[in-house]
Amino acid sequence: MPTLLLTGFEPFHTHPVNPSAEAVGTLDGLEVGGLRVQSALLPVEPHAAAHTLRGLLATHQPDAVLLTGLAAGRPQVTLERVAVNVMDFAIPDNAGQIYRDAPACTDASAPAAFLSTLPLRPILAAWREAGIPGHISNTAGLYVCNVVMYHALHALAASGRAGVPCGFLHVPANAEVALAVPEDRPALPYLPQPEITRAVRVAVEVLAGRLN
Ligand code: PCA
Repeated sequence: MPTLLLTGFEPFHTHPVNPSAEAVGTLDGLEVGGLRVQSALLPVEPHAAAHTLRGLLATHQPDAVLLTGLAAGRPQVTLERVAVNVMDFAIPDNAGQIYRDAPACTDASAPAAFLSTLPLRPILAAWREAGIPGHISNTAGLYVCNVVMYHALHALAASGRAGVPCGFLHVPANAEVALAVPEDRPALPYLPQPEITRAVRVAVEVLAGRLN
């Protein structure tokens, strides 16, 4: 049976939980439309995350890769179109590091950017059909999610697996994340966790339909 590598992130910054971790934890081990879901959590630290990801790609040799993370402040689920070879952090990572104007990947052959190879429009259409508003985002930011998307696409291309659909899905805050915002800070839009998990599952169903 084909395998999907589905990643989420650990909590970071001031957020008490990461809704991406909760979504991928719920879907771990499930068979969705003939696709086996293999979930994993990534650390919010660029080098450790890239290292963990390369290990997961080598171990599982997945037929599709769906990377997920939290974009606190976005009101809807979003599919990232592009990952760029830049790190420029506005907040520290979980190791306390801030990278400024640094490359995400220092390989001499590393291109400036990679485009998502996920079926973006079919996933948007499936979300709409399922009653889930979502859209394409043209920037994954310059923090750890962008780094992970860049390294996944780079690793697949470098190992002759550029045909493996791979990309990034950002989810909004859930209630727990929104409730943790102090009263003197701007409020965060949020989606209930089951709806976030459902959006990830619908994206997995679209990938399953393509691979079976
Ligand atoms: N979101 C961050 C990193 C981890 C996460 O869940 C980002 O958007 O880069």
